[in-house]
Amino acid sequence: MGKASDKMIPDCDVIVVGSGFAGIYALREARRRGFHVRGFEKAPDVGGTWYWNSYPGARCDVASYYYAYFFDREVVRQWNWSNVCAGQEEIQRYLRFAAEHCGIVDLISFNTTVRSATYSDDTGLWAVETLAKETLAKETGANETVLCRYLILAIGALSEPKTPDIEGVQNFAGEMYFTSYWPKDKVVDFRGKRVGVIGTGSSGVQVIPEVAKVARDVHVFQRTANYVVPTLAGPMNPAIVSSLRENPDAVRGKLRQTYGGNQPLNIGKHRFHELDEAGRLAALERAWEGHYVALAFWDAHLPEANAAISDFVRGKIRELVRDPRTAHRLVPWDHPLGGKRVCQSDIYFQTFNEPNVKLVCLRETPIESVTRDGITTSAETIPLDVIIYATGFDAMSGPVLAIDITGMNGLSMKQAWADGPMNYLGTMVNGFPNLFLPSSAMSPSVFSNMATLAEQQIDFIFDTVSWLEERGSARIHPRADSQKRWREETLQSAKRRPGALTTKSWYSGANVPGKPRVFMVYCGGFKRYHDACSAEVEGGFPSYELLPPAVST
Ligand code: NA7
Repeated sequence: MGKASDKMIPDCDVIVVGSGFAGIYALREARRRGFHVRGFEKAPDVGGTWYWNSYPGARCDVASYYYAYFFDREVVRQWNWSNVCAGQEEIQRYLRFAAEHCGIVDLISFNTTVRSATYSDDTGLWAVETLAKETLAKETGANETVLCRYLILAIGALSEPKTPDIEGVQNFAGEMYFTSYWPKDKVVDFRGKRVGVIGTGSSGVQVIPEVAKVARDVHVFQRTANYVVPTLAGPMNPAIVSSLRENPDAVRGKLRQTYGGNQPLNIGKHRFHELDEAGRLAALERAWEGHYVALAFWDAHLPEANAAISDFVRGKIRELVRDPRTAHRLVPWDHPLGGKRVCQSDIYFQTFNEPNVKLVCLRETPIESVTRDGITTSAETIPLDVIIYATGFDAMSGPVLAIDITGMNGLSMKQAWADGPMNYLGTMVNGFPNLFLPSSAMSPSVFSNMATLAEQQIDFIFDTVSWLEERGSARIHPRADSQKRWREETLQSAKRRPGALTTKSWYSGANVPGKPRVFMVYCGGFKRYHDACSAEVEGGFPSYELLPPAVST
């Protein structure tokens, strides 16, 4: 039990941890609905994932038209995006603007990490233990323990960097950077330097061309070749912008009726089987030029359509990269398009035509260790001045497990999730009453537009809270059988998505050694997910257990 578990009066109704898309909206909703709310954020500013991932080239791969809030007419009307795919700095500025517009910035204690959250069976309250930045280094202990009735961990799906599982990382004497934790207090200067980049996921694919423009040389350490397709980037279409501004509520409603919480700007008009060989090739070429190759066919999700698109992109890589040996190594052969996150760039493959860029294929020559002066592979020692780790995240369940969470009867989240995350509708866990986990595992999450998801999940959470309040401040958690059913449904939904269960990816925890393998993204689509959440609200939460008010309160 937490230190303050015997105190019976809460310090506030709601605590929101994190201030990205979900956290900002949660703070706004809590206050709008009349709750006394506090926020905690480990960064010095709002933005969440978009605050930390400020490496050169960081950019969103969802179109700005829809990667945005729609809950507030003025936020929609006053903000002008500069590009269809906004960069990191612009998105963080947008989130700051939205937070200021909603008047919630003063509710947040910045530079404050939440270390633990402990539920009291006696009082029904959560004790949230925080550590402010000044005390972080010394590990002197918590400087505040705050009691609340509802706890919302809006801490993101990709916010817990994966510790690089590489021998000797700390031995390197040169400069070392992580894309997930890029320095804010200096401009990193690569001019004239020998740079190594480890990792070729979305972050690596974005940072590598930027570094290659100025560095003396760049060694790209690639373990798995990835699909990289043309970006959506370009000027905003004023007609779309004004149509969104006309009726943001309608846009919000429509997005929730789609598969991905998003409106694709372009999609192939024909079904795969309607076309002959020549027709398919023409459709693929059109889609490549039009920057929507992953959706080249109306039914691009069919395995045979997906296989054709995958082959087509492989062919494009061979065309774009001049050296055939390098091209061959850059071709993804072990998974279909979509098995891992599809990366976007218009300059990534072309970068390998530059004389200062060299690909190191780790499947042929694995890294043996990082040394004081560089990286040693099984074939050579490469001297480096700088190493950039673009090695990814302990995704979805990682951020939750990084906080020491204890629920009913002293059960820890680590125990509850020993075999991988279990929850119902991606938001609540059996045995952890009134704890909400937006953006975590088992929601449409990273297969959907996270901005749409943030609004939908926070609305669902506050519909749950309001329902409880109407019944005299009881406590709620999903039944064990409900979350078992939901995990099974998530697994079944993944079976219908090409490559989902056959690819080693962070979607299933395969990127973190020792992490239980559970597919963590609900693939049934946003609409079905939203409908399932609405059915709970409308039906009086039939899949949950309502606990009586705690004895002491
Ligand atoms: P990702 O997509 O997880 O990419 C991480 C990359 O780092 C990937 O290429 C990994 O290879 C590689 N990696 C990880 N560990 C190692 C070791 N030990 N040795 C060599 N290479 C390694 O993370 P990102 O940050 O790029 O993108 C995450 C999401 O953020 C992205 O999807 C967007 O939604 C935003 P692997 O594929 O595991 O063989």
